[in-house]
Amino acid sequence: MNRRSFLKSAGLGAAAVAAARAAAADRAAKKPNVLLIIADDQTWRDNGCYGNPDVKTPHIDRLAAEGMRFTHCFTATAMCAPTRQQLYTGLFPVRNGAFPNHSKVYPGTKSVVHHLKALGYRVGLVGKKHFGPPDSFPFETVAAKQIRAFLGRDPKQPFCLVYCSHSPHLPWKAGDASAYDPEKLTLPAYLVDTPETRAALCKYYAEITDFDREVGECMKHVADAGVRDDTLFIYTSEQGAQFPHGKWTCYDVGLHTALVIRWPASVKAGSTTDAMVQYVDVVPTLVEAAGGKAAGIDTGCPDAKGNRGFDGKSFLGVLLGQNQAHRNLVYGAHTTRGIIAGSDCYPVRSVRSDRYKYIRNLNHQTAFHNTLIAGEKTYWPSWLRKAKTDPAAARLVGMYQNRPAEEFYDLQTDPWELKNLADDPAQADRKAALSEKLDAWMAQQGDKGNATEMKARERQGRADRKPRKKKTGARAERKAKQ
Ligand SMILES: [Ca+2]
Repeated sequence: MNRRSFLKSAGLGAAAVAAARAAAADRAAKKPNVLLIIADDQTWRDNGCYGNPDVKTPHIDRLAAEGMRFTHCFTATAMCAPTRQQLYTGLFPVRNGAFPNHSKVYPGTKSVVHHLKALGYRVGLVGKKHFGPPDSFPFETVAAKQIRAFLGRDPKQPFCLVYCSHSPHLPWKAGDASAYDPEKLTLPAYLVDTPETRAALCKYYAEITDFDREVGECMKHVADAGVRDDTLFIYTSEQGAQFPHGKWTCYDVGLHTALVIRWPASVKAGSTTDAMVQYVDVVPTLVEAAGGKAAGIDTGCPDAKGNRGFDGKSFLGVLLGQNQAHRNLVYGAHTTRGIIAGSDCYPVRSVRSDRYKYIRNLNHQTAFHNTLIAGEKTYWPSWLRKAKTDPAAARLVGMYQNRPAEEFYDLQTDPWELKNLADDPAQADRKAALSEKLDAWMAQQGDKGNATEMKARERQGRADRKPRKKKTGARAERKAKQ
């Protein structure tokens, strides 16, 4: 390259950098609004735009057509309180303290409320909370009928509104189940096909369609407020539904989550990304979209090495079409102790690349149980009946309750994680490499495995009480929905 062409290319490079800086400055000056709508216990693929052939979700599908759909987003925990608190803090569950269900983060931990308020936002929340202590999540409480007023309150101030639905969490009472024909449903391979399972799916799908109506209402509020173009409208499915292999596991049905982001001013409509992202990456992304610097933020909760920054990192570059990839690995941690009808100690940890998944069951000798398989009123007894004569059903029932110390799956050939390759010599190197990464992550989190699991009741604030009597049936369902 001669001097002249070098100068020319350097000039072009400088111009590109200047343009990128100007765009960033423009974004910072014009802070986007945020409306984040969160389902409750919706399996990631159970909507039209993620490929479920049966469930009707016209509004979510329209949102995907108008925004970017993430094919590889994950929560680190398949239950309500830890999922929400990692989403709001940008910190993984063991580190922030909210690793069992119905638990709270360590005092002093900051959340999206602090980080966006510091950038000039008003930050409100509608619906389900499942977090604490209040100082860590000082959201303005907004009622459903106040949404439009909250959005339009001060046009000069950007807003962040988190809308937390109670659907489609059990007991699946909302929506019209008769709109679904149980005979015509297509069942995924991790479910045992019985009339009871099909009836449960009809009720669950009906509640998803009812949740989709809420998505449509939120989309209309944003349009009516005249802020559609400058609002990051985010829909996410939270964690997997209350079926085996879903909620309360580290399988993909539990941890994988739908994520669609519409931001007409900056995100290409109808786009899809395969970049791997986690819930802990969302707050850093919002901070950077608002013109802040995620790297400099003190989360109020150090990791085991004394680092006080986020566990997550911004994927704004993915949203803007500048990056195709984000994370190499995503992590999972499940705490069974303290859930309704749960085993006394059954910690599960996982690490996943874009293709392979390694799971460690740290106290696998004991049987795994939870409210799903304790109740008489669920479809579970129909699975047990079928398992007596049907080997495939017996295998699904058995693998849910009794698991080996290690599991390893090739998600490309086995997306439902039904064929464990942990003892396959051909996978030994890959398994060892992921195992090492999992050890490093646990060390950074201060995660001691079984010993951490035994602190679950302390984190739930009920260490000095006797373990509660196991609840099953309708009472447990009502309790779990709170
Ligand atoms: Ca949930």
